[in-house]
Amino acid sequence: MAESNLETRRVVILGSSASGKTSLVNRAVHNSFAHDYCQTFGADLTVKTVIDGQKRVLHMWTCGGHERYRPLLEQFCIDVHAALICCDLLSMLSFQELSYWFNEIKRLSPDAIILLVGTKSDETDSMAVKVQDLMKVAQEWGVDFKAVSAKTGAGVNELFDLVVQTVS
Ligand SMILES: Nc1nc2c(ncn2[C@@H]2O[C@H](COP(=O)(O)OP(=O)(O)OP(=O)(O)O)[C@@H](O)[C@H]2O)c(=O)[nH]1
Ligand SMILES: [Mg+2]
Repeated sequence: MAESNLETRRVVILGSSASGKTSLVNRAVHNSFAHDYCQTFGADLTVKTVIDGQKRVLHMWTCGGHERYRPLLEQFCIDVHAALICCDLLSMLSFQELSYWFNEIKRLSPDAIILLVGTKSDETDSMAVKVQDLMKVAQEWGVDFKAVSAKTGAGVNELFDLVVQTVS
């Protein structure tokens, strides 16, 4: 079947700079992890074909979190089916910026399904953000929350299973 005939779902991955968005997608799609930080310039598209009864294609847009790329959100956050908003569990700034990402996705794709993701869950000794505080934010937003580690892979398959279920 040609890819153009498959059902396509657009998912955007948002969050502060270095919060682990690219690493999360790389773990989910390539089952790989890199320690070195390589900033996303603009946004990257990763295509994942999913077969669970029905075959569909996820277009995952991972947006660079640096402030200089924020004007690009106007393009990448329009008409998305789902948004993963990532919070780096090691960064209070990442936590403080959550409402920015939430407000942007609500403004640009009001019907998108949102999931809140706590990243780098393997770094249990260096946590700056409490999982309970993220759960509280998720409750306030009325969305699901998942903690993941791209380094170990913990929670990553479960998260993307939920994404596929959610956008189906
Ligand atoms: N320990 C640990 N480090 C992680 C994890 N995920 C990402 N990192 C590290 O965090 C840094 C930033 O990761 P990226 O995935 O590039 O972050 P990003 O959100 O894509 O960053 P931008 O493209 O600038 O927005 C890298 O050095 C990664 O190796 C994780 O689950 N555990
Ligand atoms: Mg990136």
